[in-house]
Amino acid sequence: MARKPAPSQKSDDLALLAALERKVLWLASWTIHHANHVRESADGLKVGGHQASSASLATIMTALYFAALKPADRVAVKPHASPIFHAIQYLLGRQMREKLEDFRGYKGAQSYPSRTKDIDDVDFSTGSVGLGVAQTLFSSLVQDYVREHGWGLDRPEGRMVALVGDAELDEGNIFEAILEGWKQGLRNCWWVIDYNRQSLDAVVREGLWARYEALFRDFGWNVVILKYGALLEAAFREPGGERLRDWIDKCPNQLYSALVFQGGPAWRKRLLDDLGDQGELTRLIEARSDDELARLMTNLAGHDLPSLLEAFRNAGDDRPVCFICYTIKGFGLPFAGHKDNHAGLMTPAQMETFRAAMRVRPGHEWDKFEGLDVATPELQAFLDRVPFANRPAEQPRARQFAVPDELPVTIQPEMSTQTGFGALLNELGRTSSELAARIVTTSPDVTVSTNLGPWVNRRGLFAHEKLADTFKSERIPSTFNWDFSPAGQHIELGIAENNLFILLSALGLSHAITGERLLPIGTLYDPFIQRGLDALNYACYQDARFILAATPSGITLAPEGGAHQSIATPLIGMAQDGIAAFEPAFVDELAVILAFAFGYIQKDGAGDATERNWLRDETGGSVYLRLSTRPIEQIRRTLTPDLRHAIVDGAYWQRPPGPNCEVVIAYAGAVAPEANEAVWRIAEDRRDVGLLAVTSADRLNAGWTAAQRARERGLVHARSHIERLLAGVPPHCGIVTVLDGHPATLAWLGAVHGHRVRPLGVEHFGQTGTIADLYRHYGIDADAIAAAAAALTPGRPIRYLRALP
Ligand SMILES: Cc1ncc(C[n+]2csc(CCOP(=O)(O)OP(=O)(O)O)c2C)c(N)n1
Ligand SMILES: [Mg+2]
Repeated sequence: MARKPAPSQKSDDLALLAALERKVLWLASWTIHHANHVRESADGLKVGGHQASSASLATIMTALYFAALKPADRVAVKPHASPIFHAIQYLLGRQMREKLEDFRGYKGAQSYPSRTKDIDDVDFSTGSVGLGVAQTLFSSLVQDYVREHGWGLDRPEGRMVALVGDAELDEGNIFEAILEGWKQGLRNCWWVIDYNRQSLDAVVREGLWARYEALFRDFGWNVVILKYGALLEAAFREPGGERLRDWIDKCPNQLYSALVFQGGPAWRKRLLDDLGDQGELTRLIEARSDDELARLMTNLAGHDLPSLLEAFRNAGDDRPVCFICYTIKGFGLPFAGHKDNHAGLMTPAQMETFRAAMRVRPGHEWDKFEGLDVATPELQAFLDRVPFANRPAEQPRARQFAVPDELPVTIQPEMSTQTGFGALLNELGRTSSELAARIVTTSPDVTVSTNLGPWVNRRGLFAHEKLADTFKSERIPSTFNWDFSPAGQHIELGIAENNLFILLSALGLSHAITGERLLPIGTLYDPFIQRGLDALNYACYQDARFILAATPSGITLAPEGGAHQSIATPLIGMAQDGIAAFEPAFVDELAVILAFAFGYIQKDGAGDATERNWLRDETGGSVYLRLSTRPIEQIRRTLTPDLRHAIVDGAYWQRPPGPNCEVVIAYAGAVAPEANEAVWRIAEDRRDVGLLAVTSADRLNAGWTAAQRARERGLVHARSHIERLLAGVPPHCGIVTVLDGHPATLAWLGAVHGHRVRPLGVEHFGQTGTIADLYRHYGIDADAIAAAAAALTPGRPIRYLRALP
């Protein structure tokens, strides 16, 4: 590898970059120190921060942000390098001193870069290791998708770059992504591995780089290994130098780390013990002072600006590249190389030594150009022309697409919500609206079994190259037309739910990353939400916008098998921030909810609550539809505007309670027939029974909580949808709640106005059988509902109650 700077990197630029590297390391280290030792800690908790993990990436990030990156590039920064990122942004004038002073504090710069909470233009949030890395891969696919559809061609293509911790590569989701990237023809993606050979707990296994190299090459990536810096390369060329290279190549990670930590004298002793020959190698070692020897032996390419700049410059065409950069965790800091340094913080005394070395005067810690050898105007002029900083601080708002009030669908007398979902998309697929053009669907190998087939038949699958369905050309009858082309609107994934959620995250941030809005819909089996839950949480955390259709769900999938039953997902839907969960029973409800969802995922308004439901509908979010394969008899009705609102707000009276109501049945989803039947059974022996259809326990609950909070803050007239619905229900009335999911989902309804509640639902799973078998087994059939009603409300025995098992 040539070590001379290429002509395009002027040597005076190198001096400026070296000065910036110093400054970045200082500012990041000081930011963490300030939070721990200078700022008053109110609660005595250690504020923390990762000085060692940050220092590891100081040189690489200097080379990237101040030289290699272009305005269109987007970056996911390893979580613990957050202070380095904020320091760079500060130098570029995009981060405020107050935010750095409040690092990890209330509304201060975030511990891990955050798209939504940081002010300094974070491209991808990180924190849960592995997810940000994969997000860059999927964002690159999304960029291709957008451009292949002819959108955003006036903007340059960007590279999606991930700064990856070496231990981060233990996360399996990364490998799932690599495989998918290979299938989809990944381009324009750089992963820069911070190969410091340390994780949180320890020093990593020997020789991992070789596994990575083989793996990435196997999947078509270009692999660039950056091992030794210019000083070491020069030493290797001295007499005896080859033996030094051989020694260091074979040096175990643990020993290398220990020597890095111990410094010059330890290096000298060890090298002389192992290599001393009273000849050329001894001379090579003895020609250097302790400091020089330590500097030489720690001169890895990941801390060598010229090597990095050259590697980034020569990275070639659009092939994905994995850079394996040898680094030292804590480089330049007193605990460099120590295996316990992950959460290590410099002591005040160590900081004073570091300050002196950095020539920073007390009181001038935040000065951008303090203690540097380069003249301030020169440095500022350089910062002003940094290519990456030439991107606008705020992206223009991506277009929003109009949603019709009603989505057409033909409702059969009996239908499941899953069939309805397929039918609704099929109808959308017929239209030439902009809305339909912006929809992109995706599924991890359950496209057909979640009923996306008819839509895919119409709109085709996405791929860089055209690929016709051979079954079709061979005239073999098949229900599905599996044609791939750059115009296709379905991205078919392998069976990896993490990939589904990370792709949805990337598609759902397209408006922010590529400037072009997409309307993503992902489908999967409901229980497998839990397989990808952290990736779903990550997508929501970064405010990605998508619709998730999860089907089949619950025990209602009956013969499909006990292993596929979901219980917890309604609670996940309620508790997951950033996603509104719905569980409709009828297809006309689903049509209303889907129309709402297309609007909701595009919203980005202010945070004020809508008075009708006390939900922040104008700020928008993602949508989760919990659907079912159970065909149920549909209600013939015309939906009034009020009913449509109520469906979206979360509930309506399917049978309003009379004035003397003794019991209310509140149900959600596929158990509608059982709830309805129970009402008729009870009606002979209890007065004015009400039937409440709950379409979204999540939104009902959120509105109730918000309205209470609003009242506590003085808005005395605030009333949530559920408070209004239950207002007329007499106090002595009992409420039986029922759903095919955890009973806690609706149990809170009693707290709204103090009614007694008997919540029915599913707490155990795994049994197979017919729907009737299972509803009876788990106690959510009409008998169980009627028995609960009888027990809850005093009165005559209910005649049509059969004995429970
Ligand atoms: C999913 C997840 N699990 C665990 C953690 C806690 N954690 C944070 S960093 C880290 C180790 C990181 O090691 P590496 O990626 O090599 O980065 P380095 O600190 O060496 O730079 C761990 C286990 C996390 N952030 N996310
Ligand atoms: Mg590491």
